[in-house]
Amino acid sequence: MRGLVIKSTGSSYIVRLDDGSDVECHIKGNFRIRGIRSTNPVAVGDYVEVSLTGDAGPTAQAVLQQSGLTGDAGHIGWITDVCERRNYIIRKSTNLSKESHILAANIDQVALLVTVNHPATSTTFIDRFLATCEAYRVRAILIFNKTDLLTDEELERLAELRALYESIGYETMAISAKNLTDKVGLLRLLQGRVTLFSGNSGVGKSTLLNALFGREVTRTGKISDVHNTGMHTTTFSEMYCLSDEGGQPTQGWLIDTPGIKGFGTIDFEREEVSHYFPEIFEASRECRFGNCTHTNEPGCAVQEKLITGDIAISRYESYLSILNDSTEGKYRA
Ligand SMILES: Nc1nc2c(ncn2[C@@H]2O[C@H](COP(=O)(O)OP(=O)(O)OP(=O)(O)O)[C@@H](O)[C@H]2O)c(=O)[nH]1
Ligand SMILES: [Mg+2]
Ligand SMILES: [Zn+2]
Repeated sequence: MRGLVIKSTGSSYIVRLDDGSDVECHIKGNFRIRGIRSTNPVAVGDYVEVSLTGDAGPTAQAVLQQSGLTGDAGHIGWITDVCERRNYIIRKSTNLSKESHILAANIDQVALLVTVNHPATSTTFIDRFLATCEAYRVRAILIFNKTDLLTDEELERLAELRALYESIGYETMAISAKNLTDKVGLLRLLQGRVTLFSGNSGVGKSTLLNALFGREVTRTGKISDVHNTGMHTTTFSEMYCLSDEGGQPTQGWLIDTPGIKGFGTIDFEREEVSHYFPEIFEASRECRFGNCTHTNEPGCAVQEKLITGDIAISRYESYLSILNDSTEGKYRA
């Protein structure tokens, strides 16, 4: 029978069957998804085929209970196949690592949570994430969180960043998950869609989810005073159904994921990297050479726009960082 993977611990999965019951599952054999080399063959958001093996033992019961899952969570089973994915978001743990990890499958949009401070999200991280969303054709929204904590100077920085990303075509918003004023507006954006929440540890993904649900569906952590970073509180990916929450007749799923540090993009060809930076791609039409890498070629329109300020240095630096990875990757291979 068919089901939706709503939680992944890496070794076991919780699958919601079409009849609404939850089953703890393991993977049968060592099947791999065609063409993708990743550390997790099955990801949250995947539709899978399940064969039930019997009643859940005490361990499986405990896992289900811990996850707050109710229903007829009395069964255990095997995942025997993964249905074809509509899309997915994948990253490498480090820029040059060979192992890639699928963050989630079959998603409608990514809500990338970023913070100007407490902790500070780097533009390289944002741009690498956005480039991956472009590559996999998943819409991305930038949510700047923790506005309540920012100094005037940091608020200015926030405004600059929002202006930058909006000028490229990304939707942005600024919120305080601790004191959510436009919950209805946010819910409207999430309604009827599967949304992957991602970002560095400590930016407030789980806090925002709880605020949207109006109760604690997922645990939140603290920010380390010493490092000004999160403590990696969320350790498993899990998706939560929005239906009928907060008095809204919404049908949608929110996926809470563990915070990530670096965002290694997966093997892009050198020539295609610029395709994933919309404003660089746009400018590149006017480059003298069709195969311009926008590094030091004569007649490069991207270089010109850098000088006039029409392309942001930070974006160009992110572009170069991915370009360098793909070059180094080639040398290694
Ligand atoms: N002041 C303030 N604190 C916030 C806000 N959002 C989150 N926090 C705090 O930031 C800390 C980390 O929040 P989490 O929701 O656990 O962060 P996370 O992104 O889920 O982190 P990981 O699970 O480690 O990836 C907690 O102490 C939250 O209370 C906000 O808008 N304002
Ligand atoms: Mg969390
Ligand atoms: Zn060029």
